[in-house]
Amino acid sequence: MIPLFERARQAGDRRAIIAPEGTFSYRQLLELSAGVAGRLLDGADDLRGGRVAFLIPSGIHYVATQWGVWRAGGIAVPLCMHHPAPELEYVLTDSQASIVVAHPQFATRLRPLAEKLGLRFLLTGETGQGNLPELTLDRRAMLVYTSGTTSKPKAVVTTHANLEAQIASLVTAWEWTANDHILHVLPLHHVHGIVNVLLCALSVGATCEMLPEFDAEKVWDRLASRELTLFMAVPTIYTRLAAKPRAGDYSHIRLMVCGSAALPVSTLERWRELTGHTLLERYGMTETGMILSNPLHGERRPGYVGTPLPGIEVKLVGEPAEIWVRGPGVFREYWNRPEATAKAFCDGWFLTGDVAVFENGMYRMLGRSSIDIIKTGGYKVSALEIEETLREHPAIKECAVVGVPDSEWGERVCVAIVGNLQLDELREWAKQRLATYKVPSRLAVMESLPRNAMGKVVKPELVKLKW
Ligand code: MLC
Ligand code: AMP
Repeated sequence: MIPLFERARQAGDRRAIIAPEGTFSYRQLLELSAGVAGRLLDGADDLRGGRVAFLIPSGIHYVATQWGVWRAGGIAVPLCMHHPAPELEYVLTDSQASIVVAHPQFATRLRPLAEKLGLRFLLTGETGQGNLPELTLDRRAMLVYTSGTTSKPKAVVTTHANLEAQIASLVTAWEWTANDHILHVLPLHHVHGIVNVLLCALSVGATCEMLPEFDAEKVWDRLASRELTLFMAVPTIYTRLAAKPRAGDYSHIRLMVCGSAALPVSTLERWRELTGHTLLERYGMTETGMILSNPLHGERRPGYVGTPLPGIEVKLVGEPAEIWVRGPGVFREYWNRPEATAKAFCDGWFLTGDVAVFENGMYRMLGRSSIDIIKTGGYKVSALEIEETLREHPAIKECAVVGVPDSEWGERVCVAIVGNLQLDELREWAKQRLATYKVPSRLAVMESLPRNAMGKVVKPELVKLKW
């Protein structure tokens, strides 16, 4: 049994999950996930790394399915609730999934895709029985899709050993214990929600309380309850919460963490005024898990992301200096993309594409080396992917997508076009094809796009427009 499940067995009757469906102990979670694994196996002895994609809202079925896939020997491919059919189809095809599990609320969206692609289709709640395979840590565990400078997202493959290392590092640094109780409000198709919140909690016998989606009022209610000890979110969520402040005593919470995008110093200060908490800012990436963190004890320096987490090696290379990372949590490969994998590493170091400086004992992020990678609401999106989709619109002759600094979203996805189109028409059309957070929310219609002598669009000029 891999350590995660062995530790869950030891946690027994402790509360593992509080979800819209009820409260579930570790024992129940193990029973439910064994039932899912039995159904997935359907008489086979081992899925042997077969990909199982699932679209399930935050709650017990998500966790039981994730664990069920692993216990059946499969690779978990979490799908995104905000993805329209074409994006879901891309992930199902690219991952070469053989089974799709849907919560009934998503059945009408997924069943036709499963039929079209000839995939086995299951609903959450279906269970089976049978012996489960013996797992080893070197097996591939998960595919998480992430945007890159190439146009379409690629899947980051992490093994069980990678996940164990990522979890162990955070458990040590942030002193997770079985007495912790965390509120989960993040999407479950990215590492922040999957690893930092869900799996860290479940690997120490703590309680993970899952809200179906982010809702500022509900989060304030729960933060005020004296049960919570931990909270983690992206900067946009703290900004949203701070926009609807709720006076109260939050001293029972031992740690509040912020990451996935740069935390503005003004947000950190505002949060401290509102709650008395100095947010712990950390930096990470899907490919590596968490990399740098301010300290749990000691000075948390506003505007800085701290020092390497346990087990992580970091170096700065070149000018401007790029962060390179090495350690047991670093992913194995991009799924089916040996060339992209090879390009992402140099002498065993993973090249993050993030630029930073080291000052007075701590790292400070300076941004990305590519203007085509945008961080909006904590999601990484590729300008090139959005452009490629928008170019299919008959009224768009040319387009260029940029991320423009924004107080709510960190960066806002904006598009300049040559063509004849209104923003609302563009958004409605794009929402059928792209996840909501990739759909541009500002439009500039231009006679021509600014280009340099080589004919390349000068994106920094577009960023400077009045959006
Ligand atoms: C949504 N909307 C946006 C938007 N996202 N508009 C502009 N920019 C964006 N990024 C719009 C929608 O189109 C819609 O508008 C309206 O907002 C509501 O949409 P929603 O889908 O309900 O969004 P909301 O719930 O408000 O989302 C905000 C959020 C979400 C902050 C809760 O973005 C979120 O959960 N972010 C977390 C992402 C995350 O976990 N990242 C971690 C990646 S891992 P309309 O007009 O259509 O109604 C990683 C590694 C690491 O980065 O270090 O952690
Ligand atoms: P993702 O590819 O979705 O995992 O996003 C990872 C990227 O998020 C990193 O490469 C950084 O660019 C960015 N990121 C994560 N945490 C921070 C942070 N604290 N400050 C600035 N950028 C961050």
